[in-house]
Amino acid sequence: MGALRGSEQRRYDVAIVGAGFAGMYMLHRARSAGFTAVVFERGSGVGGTWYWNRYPGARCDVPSLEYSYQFSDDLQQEWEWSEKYATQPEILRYAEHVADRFDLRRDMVFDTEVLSMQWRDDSWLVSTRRITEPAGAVHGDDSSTIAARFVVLATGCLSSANKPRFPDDHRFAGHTYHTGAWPKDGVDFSGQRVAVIGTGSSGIQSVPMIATEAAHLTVLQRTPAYSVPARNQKMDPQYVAGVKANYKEFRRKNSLTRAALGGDTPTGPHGANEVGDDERRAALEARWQKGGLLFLGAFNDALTNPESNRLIADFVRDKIRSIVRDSDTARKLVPESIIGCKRLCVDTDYYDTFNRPNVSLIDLRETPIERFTEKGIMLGNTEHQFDAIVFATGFDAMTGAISKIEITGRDGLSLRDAWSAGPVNYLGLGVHGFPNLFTITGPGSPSVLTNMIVSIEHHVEWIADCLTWMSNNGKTTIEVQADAQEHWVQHVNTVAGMTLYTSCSSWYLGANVPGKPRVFMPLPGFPAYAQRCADVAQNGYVGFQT
Ligand code: NA7
Repeated sequence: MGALRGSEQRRYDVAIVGAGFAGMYMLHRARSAGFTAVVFERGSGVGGTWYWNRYPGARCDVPSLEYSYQFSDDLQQEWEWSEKYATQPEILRYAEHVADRFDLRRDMVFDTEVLSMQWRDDSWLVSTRRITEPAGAVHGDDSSTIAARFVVLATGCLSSANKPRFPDDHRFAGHTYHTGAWPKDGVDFSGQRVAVIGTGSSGIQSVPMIATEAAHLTVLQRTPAYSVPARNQKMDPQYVAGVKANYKEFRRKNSLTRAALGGDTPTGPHGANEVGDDERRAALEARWQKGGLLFLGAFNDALTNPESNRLIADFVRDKIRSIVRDSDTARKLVPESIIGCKRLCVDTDYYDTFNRPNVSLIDLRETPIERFTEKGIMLGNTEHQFDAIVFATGFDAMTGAISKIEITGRDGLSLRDAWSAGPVNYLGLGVHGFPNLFTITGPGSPSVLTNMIVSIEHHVEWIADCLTWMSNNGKTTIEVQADAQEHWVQHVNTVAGMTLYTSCSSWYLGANVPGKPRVFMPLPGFPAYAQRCADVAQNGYVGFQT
């Protein structure tokens, strides 16, 4: 579909913002249910996070057989993943395949960003403008407005890059990159002096790859992260055949776990401090050897009991010291914080990379970034010269992409104002004052604490069912009730407060973005949440005014 121009204001049943995994499936479900729908996407293609995050080493930390759609058995039977953890290019190919297979592109408008949305009478007026990658240059006056009865924000949780400013950063004459907006043609670091700022998942995945190319790599670390080995491997055809023979049951077991993943490797039955040292070490060693995020599931109290958490963290700290040969570098890499409080990282050779002669680590807490210079960065009193600087500094998570859109609801209420003290909503699906507006995997839902694809499919199906129910029952508007929202916000706070998640400065809390209100955004526990959503629907969408 081409750009929608000037005065031809079109009307749709559903406007969807974003053509990542959420937007793609929302379009498919909306169309299948008989609604007219359009998707606006600022990129030139589908894939969302996997469209933008093309940095070296970018790979999913959820196994491929789980990080894929389950809504179509034909699709999940046909598609062949090549590795246990798929790379970004492979996941992007999968997204493109899905777009082709379900003929999605004909209702998608690419290179187009949504600027504003206004609720008028009984529908949303959605204003967009055409942009050109990579600079986001505006295409003349190529803007347009459409009307839609419903809007679904499928804007992604990690789609608004956080690129911190540093004194004199404009003076640096070399190249700078952000992992979340990587050039499509890739970057050749051969022979270059490269700095990577940030040691979250993106830094931890890219550092080993950049190190093999660059003349010298300097890693600038503000807070050390915990990382466990991925133990990635080529896909075992026998294992794949076993899963595909009973894919439905595999998916069902996954959906019953807290994070909606890893049903074949259930959480251990004990707390880490309920067992002896040898038993604990053996359980953790087994999970370390297996690799992946389920390491934290060795014991059932990793994120609720500080003493158990310390015992698990000690195991990882010892591992880091055993891998990294230089004791001062190892000291800097060993985290002191609660393990799992920030999202656990999953790596291939991250710690071992610091044994290479062309890699050095700077602890920014000991040697801060004073300012950028034309040739590099002043770290403490010393200028370090670089040809390229990579910002692996993360995202304005969960609310960043939504906040960029000027959203005006009923009675002129702005969403920015409604969320000025942090995001508030009901079920993570709708906001009081904003009728016929849904968010997919927004704050207040399990979202980033789960296998995202499971949470996406769950939300899309709930929203599509709701639209069908409204249509069948002659309803035209649906809006969250104020008291339901108030109780939900309290509920999310109560559940988060029962965990150790609130004990560190994570992006779950908005703490990585200066000035962002500190509110724990996702809701731990997928199964209970999914049940609650089902109950709400079965009881005539209780908590919503229709
Ligand atoms: P993350 O996990 O938010 O990591 C960002 C990193 O950048 C982290 O180490 C930050 O240190 C660091 N950072 C951020 N701002 C600065 C400044 N101003 N100075 C120095 N260092 C800074 O983002 P990722 O892209 O790695 O991963 C995001 C998610 O994608 C990940 O959790 C997976 O779900 C996939 P800090 O820890 O804040 O001190």
